[in-house]
Amino acid sequence: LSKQEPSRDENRVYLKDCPEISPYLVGPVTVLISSAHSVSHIQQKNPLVALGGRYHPPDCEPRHHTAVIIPYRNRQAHLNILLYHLHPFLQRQQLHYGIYIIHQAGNSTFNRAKLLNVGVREALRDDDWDCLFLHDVDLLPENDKNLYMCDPTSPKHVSVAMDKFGYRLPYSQYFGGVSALTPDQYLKMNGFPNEYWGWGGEDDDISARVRLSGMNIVRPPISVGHYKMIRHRGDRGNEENPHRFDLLLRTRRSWRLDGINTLTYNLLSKSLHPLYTNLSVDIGGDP
Ligand code: UDH
Ligand code: NGS
Repeated sequence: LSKQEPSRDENRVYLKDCPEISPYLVGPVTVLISSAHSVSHIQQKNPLVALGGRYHPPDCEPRHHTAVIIPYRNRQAHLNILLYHLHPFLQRQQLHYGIYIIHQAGNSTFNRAKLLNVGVREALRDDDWDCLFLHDVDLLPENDKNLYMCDPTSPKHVSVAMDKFGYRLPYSQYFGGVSALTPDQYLKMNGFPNEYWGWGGEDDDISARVRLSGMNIVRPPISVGHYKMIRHRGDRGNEENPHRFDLLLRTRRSWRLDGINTLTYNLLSKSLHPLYTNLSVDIGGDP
């Protein structure tokens, strides 16, 4: 016992490390999109998920500590479908994980990247996560060999094969949907831009930041990076951002000046729901 790393949580009894490869993985799974999942039904199916949407494997010491961060406003039906699929998926990977919903309060134009910055800061304030998964609410992973762990050397783009793009990357620099960074990788690129209000371009800015800060993008194989997207229309309050092309032309100059180092917001509430932690935040509005 004494030669092993001590358990991260002093209150837990000593457990053996989880195996390198979880024995619970099944590979491809059929994802049926049904809106019939109530919170209590999902809770019943996931009895080991603790308040706030937190989970520790019960029988071994996890090797990975992943915060799943979801930018969010007014997508309750999508959220329930995602939680229904994601909780069992993450448990099969034997992760220590937590799910954070970053809810943009108010009616200002939606700002996905700024919400992700808030989520990273608040998640790291909450626990000692070693991997940050940035996850759209409408994307359902279809293969549990797509591991929700970080690559120690490079930012990882994870949703590489979405059904809506014919299970291919839409273009080689695409970084939208689901991605994963260690806290160090996130800091090295100064986080994400705060100035993209409305739909589009913020993921391309993040992709450019990875390269401008001297890193590369890694990806899982197309065959395991399959995602089903819950079909929907554009949201009110998230109209196409007309400034996105101008902003993208300036990323080379702006990435050091706008990001985690300039992030400001007001945390309005933090509440622990049975299946996730909800952070409601005022991030201001489109100037
Ligand atoms: N999101 C919300 N609420 C909103 C808007 C966005 O929760 O009102 C979140 C949600 O996690 C979503 C993510 O931000 O998955 C990305 O937004 P999106 O799903 O609208 O983006 P996507 O590119 O779909 O997946 C766009 C469909 C409309 C395209 C219109 C532009 N041509
Ligand atoms: C690009 C957008 C990205 C977007 C991607 C896929 O054109 O933000 O399309 O869009 N970049 C710009 O607008 C500059 S999708 O087919 O999902 O609607 O993620």
